[in-house]
Amino acid sequence: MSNLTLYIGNYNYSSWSLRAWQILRKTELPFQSVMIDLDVPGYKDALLKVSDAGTVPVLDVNGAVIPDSLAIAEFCAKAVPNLWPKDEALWAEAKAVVAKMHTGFEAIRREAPMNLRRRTQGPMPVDCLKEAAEISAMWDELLGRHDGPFLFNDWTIADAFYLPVATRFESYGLPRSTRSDVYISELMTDEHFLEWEALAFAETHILPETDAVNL
Ligand SMILES: N[C@@H](CCC(=O)N[C@@H](CS)C(=O)NCC(=O)O)C(=O)O
Repeated sequence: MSNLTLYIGNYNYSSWSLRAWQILRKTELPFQSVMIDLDVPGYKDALLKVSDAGTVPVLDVNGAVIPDSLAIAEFCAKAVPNLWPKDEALWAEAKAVVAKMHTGFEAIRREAPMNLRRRTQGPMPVDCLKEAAEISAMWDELLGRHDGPFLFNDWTIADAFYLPVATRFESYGLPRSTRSDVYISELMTDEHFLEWEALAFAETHILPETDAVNL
């Protein structure tokens, strides 16, 4: 059996860590987590000691270093079945949807950073609202075409990639359709998410700049 160590950032703020952690929990493989506090003096050196990427998440598999959430997802999908859709067309579609999140939606990532403890209804920047509308329309289209409750029927890696987006809709009161609202609730009542969220609520590490967004 592989010896797995997942390096993560803070529960409240590290969206890429949440994705990798949730997917790894879905595999049911045993692993240990090591947290590196982000944005404290010396944190970059601590990240660079773990991998050249200088970011989290990083998965160490028997000494092999995987420094990216999507690569970690692919490792998990090789290790256990059913993390991607079985149907070839849906598999490719899910990959495209994940790629879109992994490389895009920069406004929402920049202007509505993941902050699980946060709830605000203040006005958000126009480009952030535009992306939120685009994401809600994309979810609607996928949920309408498939049987739900997830984007590709059963839970897949695609849902893990949109989980921290769902939390941003909640944190910043971003407008969404009724169907997207149901999907957000589905993602945010996932047992593994609830476990992570409880850890975020108990965490004392604070990023003042992130907490000041839309005050
Ligand atoms: N493409 C990377 C992005 C990882 C990333 O940006 N992680 C953030 C935390 S959520 C980080 O490590 N930030 C620290 C920094 O950039 O200094 C992935 O998918 O894993």
